[in-house]
Amino acid sequence: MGIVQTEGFDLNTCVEYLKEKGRLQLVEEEVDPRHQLAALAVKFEGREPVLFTRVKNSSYPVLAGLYWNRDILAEIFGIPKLKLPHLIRETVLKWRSSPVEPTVVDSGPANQVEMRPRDLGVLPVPTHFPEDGGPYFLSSVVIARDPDTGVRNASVNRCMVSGSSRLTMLMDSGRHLRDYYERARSRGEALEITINNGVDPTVYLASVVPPSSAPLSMDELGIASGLLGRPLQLLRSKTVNVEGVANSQFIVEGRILPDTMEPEGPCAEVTGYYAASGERWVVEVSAITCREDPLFHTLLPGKEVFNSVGLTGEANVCALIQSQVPEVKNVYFPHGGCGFYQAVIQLEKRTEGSQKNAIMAAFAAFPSLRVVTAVDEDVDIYDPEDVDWAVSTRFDPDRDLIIVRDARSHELNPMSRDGIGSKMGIDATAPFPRPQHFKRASYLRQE
Ligand SMILES: Cc1cc2nc3c(=O)[nH]c(=O)nc-3n(C[C@H](O)[C@H](O)[C@H](O)COP(=O)(O)O)c2cc1C
Ligand SMILES: [Mn+2]
Repeated sequence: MGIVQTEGFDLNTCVEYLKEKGRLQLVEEEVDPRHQLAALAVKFEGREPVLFTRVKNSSYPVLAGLYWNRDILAEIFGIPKLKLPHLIRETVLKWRSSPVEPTVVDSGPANQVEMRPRDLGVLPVPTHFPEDGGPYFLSSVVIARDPDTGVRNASVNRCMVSGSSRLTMLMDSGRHLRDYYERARSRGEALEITINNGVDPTVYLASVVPPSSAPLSMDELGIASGLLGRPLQLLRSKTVNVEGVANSQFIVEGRILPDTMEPEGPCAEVTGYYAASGERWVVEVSAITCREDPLFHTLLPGKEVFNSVGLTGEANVCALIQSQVPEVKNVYFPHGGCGFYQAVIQLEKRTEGSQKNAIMAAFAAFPSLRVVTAVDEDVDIYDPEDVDWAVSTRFDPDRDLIIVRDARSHELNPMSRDGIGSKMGIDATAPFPRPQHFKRASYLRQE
């Protein structure tokens, strides 16, 4: 039984649960949020989340690493790790046919305190990398309303602190938030938003469900209601006509200005490279509210983001491939592929050759993929050494390598040429039917 569906579930519930289970790293000496905090946090990447209790020049603790370990996330949700992406996909499908709308209330944990004067400088917003352009909100959920229909949108957008009540943010094209902004701007209007820091994992994951699965006409926050098993609670804001998430730690209210651009970046991204500085969108802050005892939530742009992208994408890709090749059982986007450049496909082969069709179907289903490896059901798709073992003993470079030249790929990848790139499929499955010398030796199972 997980804790997600318990009464009052929030980020604090997660922290308490992890503490109880001995799965939270506490750092109690003072750390500098500028460079030092991230440098210490990364030592635990992939293991337990880290709570920094004393942060220089701030009275608030900082939590990092909530999303970098899938075993811990699976425990929080109370299901096996392999089921996690499927849970998200199934919840999204259910939401699309029968959404549970969030409810709106006037007061809740995240507006207990209004900060006066409003000053982003009192928040322990970390600057992770030496070349980053400033302190960044990296895990916060931005909520806005469609300027025409009023439908709410939720997304995670990086926001760089550029003044005591000013931020610059990135809004990629093709995303709903950008579309809202462009329509508001065409009328000379600002787009009102709330920036919600320290939401619970259901809200975070709902916000990163890609636009391909969450249509413009629907409020993604309903996906969080689906995961919670009850309507998510939102809070009426003080200065903008769009809600915040009631169980957040901090809510920053503000407006994305219609015709102002200011420098944002550089910022180290999910690919492990710096995005260059550029003229980007500006948020003018109108209010900051928080809990009585808030903690600031951040993430590192590594395994935490690889998991976020993987968890909301793997099950979709799996279902698309399964519709062509039913022998496919599971799909994992390994961290060596930044969570979206590589996939490991697991099959229970019933016909020879189907694994190669599955590889081609994967490239068609998800154009960001550059390397797809097919393995059998006796290989642990989460263990890169085990996948390497399959490549070393079941893959013939002459017969089992598929190269596709110049297909659609991902713009952020430095190897992409204007969105075009080549792809490699690796068939690391044993022949079917399985000859005796391909039978894997395994130890006797011990409980
Ligand atoms: C940690 C993290 C940071 C992100 N930062 C940005 C960003 O700065 N700008 C952006 O456009 N998308 C960013 N994304 C991706 C969007 O949050 C994601 O595509 C979302 O589904 C977009 O939702 P929308 O189409 O409803 O706006 C980020 C995702 C994650 C997980
Ligand atoms: Mn959306």
